[in-house]
Amino acid sequence: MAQNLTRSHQIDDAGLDLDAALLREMYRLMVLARRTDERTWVLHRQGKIAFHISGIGHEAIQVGAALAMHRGYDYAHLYYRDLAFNIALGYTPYEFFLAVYGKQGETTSGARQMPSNWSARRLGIVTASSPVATQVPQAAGLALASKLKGEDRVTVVCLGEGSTSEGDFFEGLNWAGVHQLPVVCIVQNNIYAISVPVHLQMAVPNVADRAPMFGIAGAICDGNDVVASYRAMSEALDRARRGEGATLLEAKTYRPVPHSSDDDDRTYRSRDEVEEWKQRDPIKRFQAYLLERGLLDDEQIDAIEQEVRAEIDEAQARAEAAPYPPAEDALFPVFAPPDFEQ
Ligand SMILES: Cc1ncc(C[n+]2csc(CCOP(=O)(O)OP(=O)(O)O)c2C)c(N)n1
Repeated sequence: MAQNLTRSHQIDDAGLDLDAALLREMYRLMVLARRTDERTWVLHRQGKIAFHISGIGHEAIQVGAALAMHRGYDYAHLYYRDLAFNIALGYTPYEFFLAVYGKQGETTSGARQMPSNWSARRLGIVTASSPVATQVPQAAGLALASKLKGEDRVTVVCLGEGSTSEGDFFEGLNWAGVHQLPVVCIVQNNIYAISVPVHLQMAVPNVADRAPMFGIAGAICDGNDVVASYRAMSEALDRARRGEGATLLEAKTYRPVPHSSDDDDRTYRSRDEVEEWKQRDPIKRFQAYLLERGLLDDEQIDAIEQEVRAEIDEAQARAEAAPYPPAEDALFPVFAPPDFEQ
Protein backbone atom coordinates (compact mmCIF):
# COMPACT_ATOMS: atom_id res chain seq x y z
CA MET A 1 0.00 0.00 0.00
CA ALA A 2 2.61 2.47 1.09
CA GLN A 3 4.60 1.96 -2.06
CA ASN A 4 1.69 3.25 -4.14
CA LEU A 5 1.03 6.37 -2.12
CA THR A 6 2.68 8.66 -4.59
CA ARG A 7 0.81 7.22 -7.58
CA SER A 8 -2.01 9.58 -6.67
CA HIS A 9 -2.64 12.87 -8.44
CA GLN A 10 -4.99 13.99 -5.69
CA ILE A 11 -4.37 15.99 -2.54
CA ASP A 12 -5.54 14.08 0.52
CA ASP A 13 -7.16 16.56 2.90
CA ALA A 14 -9.31 14.04 4.80
CA GLY A 15 -9.90 15.10 8.38
CA LEU A 16 -8.31 18.52 7.89
CA ASP A 17 -10.00 21.87 7.53
CA LEU A 18 -7.08 24.13 6.76
CA ASP A 19 -7.44 27.83 6.54
CA ALA A 20 -7.35 29.29 2.99
CA ALA A 21 -4.55 31.67 3.98
CA LEU A 22 -2.40 28.76 5.20
CA LEU A 23 -3.01 26.81 1.98
CA ARG A 24 -2.04 29.82 -0.15
CA GLU A 25 1.07 30.35 1.97
CA MET A 26 2.05 26.72 1.44
CA TYR A 27 1.73 27.24 -2.30
CA ARG A 28 3.72 30.51 -2.29
CA LEU A 29 6.55 28.96 -0.28
CA MET A 30 6.74 25.93 -2.56
CA VAL A 31 6.96 28.21 -5.59
CA LEU A 32 9.55 30.46 -3.90
CA ALA A 33 11.73 27.45 -3.09
CA ARG A 34 11.33 25.94 -6.58
CA ARG A 35 12.20 29.17 -8.40
CA THR A 36 15.18 29.81 -6.08
CA ASP A 37 16.41 26.31 -6.81
CA GLU A 38 15.92 26.66 -10.57
CA ARG A 39 17.80 29.97 -10.54
CA THR A 40 20.68 28.28 -8.76
CA TRP A 41 20.94 25.66 -11.52
CA VAL A 42 21.15 28.51 -14.05
CA LEU A 43 23.91 30.22 -12.06
CA HIS A 44 25.81 26.94 -12.03
CA ARG A 45 25.43 26.46 -15.78
CA GLN A 46 26.61 30.06 -16.28
CA GLY A 47 29.76 29.20 -14.35
CA LYS A 48 28.97 31.75 -11.64
CA ILE A 49 28.84 29.27 -8.77
CA ALA A 50 30.70 26.04 -8.10
CA PHE A 51 28.09 23.59 -6.86
CA HIS A 52 24.39 23.05 -6.31
CA ILE A 53 22.56 20.23 -4.59
CA SER A 54 18.91 20.58 -5.47
CA GLY A 55 15.69 20.15 -3.52
CA ILE A 56 13.42 20.16 -6.55
CA GLY A 57 10.59 17.65 -6.09
CA HIS A 58 10.83 17.64 -2.28
CA GLU A 59 8.91 20.89 -1.67
CA ALA A 60 5.67 19.33 -0.43
CA ILE A 61 7.09 17.35 2.48
CA GLN A 62 9.43 20.17 3.43
CA VAL A 63 6.91 23.01 3.36
CA GLY A 64 4.17 20.87 4.92
CA ALA A 65 6.49 19.80 7.74
CA ALA A 66 7.89 23.28 8.40
CA LEU A 67 4.47 24.92 8.57
CA ALA A 68 3.27 22.34 11.09
CA MET A 69 6.17 23.28 13.42
CA HIS A 70 6.34 26.11 15.92
CA ARG A 71 8.68 28.06 13.71
CA GLY A 72 11.59 29.68 15.51
CA TYR A 73 10.81 27.65 18.65
CA ASP A 74 11.27 24.04 17.60
CA TYR A 75 14.75 23.00 16.47
CA ALA A 76 15.59 21.84 12.97
CA HIS A 77 18.55 19.68 11.95
CA LEU A 78 18.11 19.77 8.19
CA TYR A 79 19.95 18.04 5.36
CA TYR A 80 21.36 19.42 2.13
CA ARG A 81 18.19 18.86 0.09
CA ASP A 82 16.10 21.00 2.47
CA LEU A 83 16.06 24.34 0.65
CA ALA A 84 12.24 24.54 0.80
CA PHE A 85 12.30 23.53 4.48
CA ASN A 86 14.71 26.34 5.26
CA ILE A 87 12.74 28.86 3.25
CA ALA A 88 9.51 27.84 4.96
CA LEU A 89 11.21 28.33 8.34
CA GLY A 90 12.21 31.86 7.34
CA TYR A 91 15.65 31.51 5.74
CA THR A 92 15.75 33.94 2.84
CA PRO A 93 16.75 33.45 -0.81
CA TYR A 94 19.32 36.21 -0.20
CA GLU A 95 20.93 34.17 2.59
CA PHE A 96 20.95 31.15 0.30
CA PHE A 97 22.52 33.04 -2.60
CA LEU A 98 25.23 34.40 -0.28
CA ALA A 99 26.04 30.76 0.54
CA VAL A 100 26.13 29.53 -3.06
CA TYR A 101 28.33 32.46 -4.10
CA GLY A 102 30.51 31.99 -0.98
CA LYS A 103 30.16 35.67 -0.10
CA GLN A 104 30.81 37.68 3.05
CA GLY A 105 27.93 37.66 5.50
CA GLU A 106 26.97 34.08 4.73
CA THR A 107 25.29 32.94 7.95
CA THR A 108 26.19 29.29 8.25
CA SER A 109 29.99 29.36 8.38
CA GLY A 110 31.20 32.69 7.04
CA ALA A 111 31.34 31.06 3.59
CA ARG A 112 33.73 28.30 4.69
CA GLN A 113 31.35 25.37 4.31
CA MET A 114 29.79 24.10 1.11
CA PRO A 115 26.36 25.63 0.46
CA SER A 116 23.36 23.78 1.88
CA ASN A 117 25.06 23.01 5.19
CA TRP A 118 22.44 25.30 6.66
CA SER A 119 22.18 27.08 9.91
CA ALA A 120 20.28 30.08 11.18
CA ARG A 121 20.40 30.67 14.88
CA ARG A 122 17.36 32.96 14.89
CA LEU A 123 15.27 30.22 13.24
CA GLY A 124 16.45 27.30 15.40
CA ILE A 125 18.19 25.72 12.41
CA VAL A 126 21.27 23.88 13.66
CA THR A 127 24.41 23.82 11.55
CA ALA A 128 24.96 20.68 9.52
CA SER A 129 28.08 18.81 8.56
CA SER A 130 28.71 16.86 5.38
CA PRO A 131 28.94 13.22 6.59
CA VAL A 132 25.37 12.02 6.14
CA ALA A 133 23.27 10.95 9.17
CA THR A 134 25.56 12.61 11.73
CA GLN A 135 22.67 14.96 12.42
CA VAL A 136 20.53 12.17 13.91
CA PRO A 137 22.48 11.60 17.17
CA GLN A 138 23.04 15.37 17.38
CA ALA A 139 19.27 15.90 17.16
CA ALA A 140 18.67 13.28 19.84
CA GLY A 141 21.14 15.11 22.08
CA LEU A 142 19.39 18.40 21.52
CA ALA A 143 16.01 16.84 22.25
CA LEU A 144 17.42 15.33 25.45
CA ALA A 145 18.49 18.83 26.52
CA SER A 146 14.97 20.18 25.85
CA LYS A 147 13.48 17.33 27.83
CA LEU A 148 15.81 17.87 30.78
CA LYS A 149 14.97 21.58 30.76
CA GLY A 150 11.26 20.75 30.80
CA GLU A 151 10.58 22.62 27.55
CA ASP A 152 8.01 21.44 25.02
CA ARG A 153 10.26 22.11 22.03
CA VAL A 154 10.49 19.39 19.40
CA THR A 155 13.65 18.67 17.46
CA VAL A 156 13.08 17.80 13.82
CA VAL A 157 15.79 16.03 11.88
CA CYS A 158 15.85 15.17 8.16
CA LEU A 159 17.83 12.77 6.02
CA GLY A 160 17.47 10.67 2.90
CA GLU A 161 16.69 6.95 2.79
CA GLY A 162 20.25 6.09 1.70
CA SER A 163 21.59 7.76 4.82
CA THR A 164 19.56 5.38 6.98
CA SER A 165 22.20 2.75 6.19
CA GLU A 166 24.62 4.67 8.41
CA GLY A 167 25.20 3.66 12.01
CA ASP A 168 24.44 7.19 13.20
CA PHE A 169 20.81 6.77 12.18
CA PHE A 170 20.47 3.69 14.40
CA GLU A 171 22.38 5.19 17.32
CA GLY A 172 20.39 8.42 17.26
CA LEU A 173 16.97 6.80 17.04
CA ASN A 174 17.85 4.16 19.60
CA TRP A 175 18.71 6.94 22.02
CA ALA A 176 15.50 8.80 21.12
CA GLY A 177 13.54 5.61 21.85
CA VAL A 178 15.25 4.74 25.12
CA HIS A 179 14.68 8.25 26.52
CA GLN A 180 11.31 8.92 24.81
CA LEU A 181 12.72 12.06 23.28
CA PRO A 182 10.71 14.76 21.50
CA VAL A 183 12.17 14.05 18.06
CA VAL A 184 10.59 13.80 14.65
CA CYS A 185 12.94 12.10 12.22
CA ILE A 186 11.80 12.72 8.65
CA VAL A 187 13.29 10.42 6.05
CA GLN A 188 12.71 11.85 2.59
CA ASN A 189 12.67 8.67 0.55
CA ASN A 190 13.35 9.73 -3.04
CA ILE A 191 14.30 6.16 -4.06
CA TYR A 192 17.95 6.88 -4.88
CA ALA A 193 21.08 7.58 -2.86
CA ILE A 194 22.96 9.22 -5.73
CA SER A 195 22.89 6.19 -8.07
CA VAL A 196 21.99 3.47 -5.54
CA PRO A 197 18.30 2.48 -5.61
CA VAL A 198 16.44 1.88 -2.38
CA HIS A 199 16.18 -1.91 -2.80
CA LEU A 200 19.97 -2.06 -2.49
CA GLN A 201 19.85 -0.05 0.76
CA MET A 202 17.38 -2.09 2.75
CA ALA A 203 15.49 -5.37 2.72
CA VAL A 204 12.19 -4.00 4.06
CA PRO A 205 9.71 -2.11 1.86
CA ASN A 206 9.52 1.02 3.99
CA VAL A 207 12.05 2.96 6.06
CA ALA A 208 9.30 3.47 8.66
CA ASP A 209 9.05 -0.32 9.16
CA ARG A 210 12.15 -0.01 11.31
CA ALA A 211 10.46 2.22 13.92
CA PRO A 212 9.34 -0.63 16.23
CA MET A 213 12.92 -1.78 16.65
CA PHE A 214 13.70 1.58 18.27
CA GLY A 215 10.49 1.53 20.32
CA ILE A 216 9.21 4.65 18.58
CA ALA A 217 6.21 5.44 16.37
CA GLY A 218 6.48 4.96 12.61
CA ALA A 219 4.43 6.77 9.98
CA ILE A 220 4.42 7.06 6.21
CA CYS A 221 3.09 9.94 4.18
CA ASP A 222 2.89 10.95 0.54
CA GLY A 223 5.77 13.40 0.46
CA ASN A 224 4.52 14.88 -2.82
CA ASP A 225 1.29 16.01 -1.15
CA VAL A 226 1.83 19.09 0.99
CA VAL A 227 -1.45 18.70 2.88
CA ALA A 228 -0.91 15.01 3.71
CA SER A 229 2.64 15.88 4.78
CA TYR A 230 1.34 18.66 7.03
CA ARG A 231 -1.12 16.27 8.66
CA ALA A 232 1.44 13.51 9.26
CA MET A 233 3.90 16.03 10.67
CA SER A 234 1.25 17.60 12.95
CA GLU A 235 0.46 14.18 14.38
CA ALA A 236 4.13 13.45 15.02
CA LEU A 237 4.72 16.86 16.64
CA ASP A 238 1.66 16.47 18.87
CA ARG A 239 2.88 13.06 19.98
CA ALA A 240 6.27 14.50 20.88
CA ARG A 241 4.72 17.45 22.77
CA ARG A 242 2.47 15.09 24.72
CA GLY A 243 5.64 13.39 25.99
CA GLU A 244 5.02 10.22 23.98
CA GLY A 245 8.38 10.25 22.28
CA ALA A 246 9.83 10.16 18.82
CA THR A 247 8.37 9.40 15.40
CA LEU A 248 10.13 8.06 12.35
CA LEU A 249 8.17 9.72 9.55
CA GLU A 250 8.90 8.45 6.06
CA ALA A 251 7.90 10.78 3.24
CA LYS A 252 7.68 8.99 -0.11
CA THR A 253 8.90 11.33 -2.79
CA TYR A 254 11.17 11.56 -5.85
CA ARG A 255 14.11 13.64 -7.01
CA PRO A 256 13.39 14.50 -10.68
CA VAL A 257 16.78 16.19 -11.20
CA PRO A 258 20.33 14.84 -10.83
CA HIS A 259 21.69 14.29 -7.30
CA SER A 260 23.84 17.40 -7.62
CA SER A 261 25.20 19.71 -10.29
CA ASP A 262 28.06 17.18 -10.72
CA ASP A 263 25.93 14.09 -11.34
CA ASP A 264 24.72 12.53 -14.61
CA ASP A 265 21.56 10.63 -13.67
CA ARG A 266 21.14 9.16 -17.18
CA THR A 267 23.62 6.47 -16.16
CA TYR A 268 21.32 4.95 -13.52
CA ARG A 269 17.67 5.66 -14.37
CA SER A 270 15.48 5.89 -17.42
CA ARG A 271 14.03 9.11 -18.81
CA ASP A 272 10.61 7.44 -18.81
CA GLU A 273 10.79 6.99 -15.06
CA VAL A 274 11.72 10.61 -14.50
CA GLU A 275 8.96 11.82 -16.86
CA GLU A 276 6.40 9.66 -15.13
CA TRP A 277 7.24 11.23 -11.76
CA LYS A 278 7.16 14.74 -13.20
CA GLN A 279 3.46 14.15 -13.90
CA ARG A 280 3.03 13.95 -10.13
CA ASP A 281 5.01 17.08 -9.41
CA PRO A 282 4.04 18.38 -5.95
CA ILE A 283 3.51 21.97 -7.07
CA LYS A 284 1.38 21.05 -10.11
CA ARG A 285 -0.73 18.75 -7.96
CA PHE A 286 -1.32 21.35 -5.30
CA GLN A 287 -2.03 24.07 -7.83
CA ALA A 288 -4.75 21.91 -9.43
CA TYR A 289 -6.30 21.38 -5.98
CA LEU A 290 -6.31 25.10 -5.15
CA LEU A 291 -7.76 26.04 -8.55
CA GLU A 292 -10.47 23.41 -8.29
CA ARG A 293 -11.55 24.74 -4.89
CA GLY A 294 -11.47 28.36 -5.96
CA LEU A 295 -8.72 29.15 -3.45
CA LEU A 296 -6.50 30.52 -6.22
CA ASP A 297 -7.20 31.73 -9.75
CA ASP A 298 -4.92 32.17 -12.76
CA GLU A 299 -4.38 35.83 -12.00
CA GLN A 300 -3.28 35.11 -8.43
CA ILE A 301 -0.97 32.38 -9.67
CA ASP A 302 0.67 34.87 -12.05
CA ALA A 303 0.91 37.44 -9.27
CA ILE A 304 2.71 34.92 -7.01
CA GLU A 305 5.12 34.08 -9.84
CA GLN A 306 5.91 37.75 -10.41
CA GLU A 307 6.36 38.54 -6.74
CA VAL A 308 8.63 35.52 -6.25
CA ARG A 309 10.65 36.39 -9.35
CA ALA A 310 11.18 39.96 -8.15
CA GLU A 311 12.37 38.70 -4.76
CA ILE A 312 14.78 36.23 -6.35
CA ASP A 313 16.14 38.76 -8.87
CA GLU A 314 16.84 41.22 -6.08
CA ALA A 315 18.36 38.60 -3.76
CA GLN A 316 20.61 37.17 -6.45
CA ALA A 317 21.82 40.58 -7.63
CA ARG A 318 22.61 41.66 -4.07
CA ALA A 319 24.48 38.44 -3.29
CA GLU A 320 26.40 38.60 -6.55
CA ALA A 321 27.50 42.16 -5.75
CA ALA A 322 28.53 41.33 -2.17
CA PRO A 323 32.26 41.08 -1.42
CA TYR A 324 34.08 37.82 -0.74
CA PRO A 325 35.15 37.37 2.88
CA PRO A 326 38.65 38.59 3.75
CA ALA A 327 41.28 35.83 3.76
CA GLU A 328 41.80 36.21 7.55
CA ASP A 329 38.24 34.95 8.06
CA ALA A 330 39.62 31.46 7.43
CA LEU A 331 41.20 31.77 10.89
CA PHE A 332 37.91 32.54 12.61
CA PRO A 333 37.33 29.99 15.36
CA VAL A 334 35.28 26.94 14.57
CA PHE A 335 34.25 26.50 18.19
CA ALA A 336 32.85 29.48 20.07
CA PRO A 337 34.88 30.64 23.09
CA PRO A 338 33.09 30.13 26.43
CA ASP A 339 32.04 33.79 26.65
CA PHE A 340 30.66 33.87 23.09
CA GLU A 341 27.39 35.76 22.78
CA GLN A 342 25.47 36.50 19.61
C1 LIG B 1 29.16 9.27 5.72
C2 LIG B 1 29.05 9.72 4.28
N1 LIG B 1 29.19 8.81 3.30
C3 LIG B 1 29.06 9.20 2.00
C4 LIG B 1 28.81 10.51 1.71
C5 LIG B 1 28.66 10.95 0.26
N2 LIG B 1 27.24 11.20 -0.03
C6 LIG B 1 26.73 12.44 -0.01
S1 LIG B 1 25.11 12.46 -0.35
C7 LIG B 1 25.05 10.79 -0.51
C8 LIG B 1 23.76 10.09 -0.87
C9 LIG B 1 22.75 10.15 0.21
O1 LIG B 1 21.53 9.66 -0.27
P1 LIG B 1 20.20 9.78 0.53
O2 LIG B 1 20.45 9.70 1.98
O3 LIG B 1 19.21 8.83 -0.03
O4 LIG B 1 19.74 11.28 0.27
P2 LIG B 1 19.36 11.98 -1.11
O5 LIG B 1 20.61 12.64 -1.59
O6 LIG B 1 18.84 10.94 -2.03
O7 LIG B 1 18.31 12.98 -0.75
C10 LIG B 1 26.30 10.23 -0.31
C11 LIG B 1 26.61 8.79 -0.41
C12 LIG B 1 28.68 11.44 2.77
N3 LIG B 1 28.42 12.73 2.56
N4 LIG B 1 28.79 11.02 4.05
